[in-house]
Order: sequence, then structure tokens, then C-alpha cells
Amino acid sequence: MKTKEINGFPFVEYVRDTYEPHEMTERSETYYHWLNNRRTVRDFSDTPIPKEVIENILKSASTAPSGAHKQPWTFCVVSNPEIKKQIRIAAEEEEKESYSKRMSEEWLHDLEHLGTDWHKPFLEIAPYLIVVFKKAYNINGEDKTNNYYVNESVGLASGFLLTAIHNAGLVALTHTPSPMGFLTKILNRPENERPFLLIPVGYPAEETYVPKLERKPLERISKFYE
Ligand code: IYR
Repeated sequence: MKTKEINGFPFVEYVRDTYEPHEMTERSETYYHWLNNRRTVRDFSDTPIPKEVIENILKSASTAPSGAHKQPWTFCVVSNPEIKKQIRIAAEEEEKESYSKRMSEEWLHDLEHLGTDWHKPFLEIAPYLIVVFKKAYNINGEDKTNNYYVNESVGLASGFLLTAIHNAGLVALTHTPSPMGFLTKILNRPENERPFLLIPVGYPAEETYVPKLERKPLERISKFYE
């Protein structure tokens, strides 16, 4: 491995996989078709998953770029049935309140086609709950240090997490019970961490249906300036 110093810091030579244009086209198309099969799933099987798979998925998520390479995230992995139950009870309490009082008519209307409601049985059924926390700042003993672009960074890591889950042949739900403060309490997280997403992971239930969705075509999601 070739190395050198830049401004007194160690750098390593970046070694790339590169492809001819035709191969690049084929690979990018194959990847798109593979990724287009990812779906958010709400019905999980309780079939166990090797812990090592979850560990690899987390390592993949943590390869995401982050502001100043601070990696401002903690992935809490819950498989303990008692803790899952506590999370379900607390989430359903908040969701009941949201669906009946806090969400607007327009919001409820926008969700109708997804078939969601306040019941969250998947929080106990899925073998793993990955609770993503963002670190607003770092605590090192008495010292506090900054993180940068925290939402962007943790959003990117969560995206990497979802593709890693898809690659393992598993499914996930990006769940956002609101407000999420109960996760800080139940998981006993420090004051610098804020809950970001709650992601049940597992195999899909034996017979699983997902909403029939259309994805926006390229023309509606992009504009080329040539
Ligand atoms: N957090 C609620 C409601 C909900 C909100 C959106 I925006 C969704 O895309 C789906 C659900 C819930 O998880 O049910």
C-alpha cells in the first residue's frame, strides 16, 4: 500500500475498481433493478437471524460519509424480548395519540394507501430492532466536541443500512414513532444522543403484501443541465 503525508497527516493511495463504459452501464442498470426491489415491509417473521449478519449490516452502515468523518451515530440493537415489549408499549401509546389527535386530516389522508395505524406488533415480532441515534455532540469525559451535518450524516448511514439489509435478503421498516423520547429512556442513552429512526429487521412474514406503489420516473426526479 502506497502512503504519503499531506499537511503532516497520513494518506493512503486510493485504489479503484474501474470499468469500461459498457460494463459500467450494465452494472448500474443491474444495481438499479436490484435496489428497485427493496420495499418497506410491516409484516415480519419471528425467525431468528444470525447476530453476525446484523453486525455486518452495521459495519456497512458505518462506511457512510459523515461531516468531518465524525461518524455521529450509535446503532442500538435490541433483541431482548422484554425491552422490545417496553418499546412496543411506549411506541403504541405515542402513536395512538398521534393518529387520534396530533396528525392532521391531510396527513392521515396521505397515509391511507399504506394501511398503517397505531398498532405496532412488529416491534415485538421482528427478531431485531435497530434504533439509530444521532450524536448532537460528543462527550469525552468532561469535554464536549462538535459534530457537523449530523442529520445529513445519520440519514446517509441509515440509507446505507437499508441497502445492507436488502443485500442480506432481509426486510426493514423505517419507523418514526413520534415523539421518540421514550427510546432515550428505555435504552438509557446519554444526553448527547437523540433518537433518529427505529428500524425493525427480519425476514418478511410467510405471506406479505406491500402497497402497490409507483416510483416517480426519471423525468420527474431530475433535471439535466447540458
Ligand atoms: N409514524 C406513524 C405515522 C406514519 C407517518 C408517515 I410520514 C409514514 O410514511 C408512515 C407512518 C407510524 O409509523 O405509523
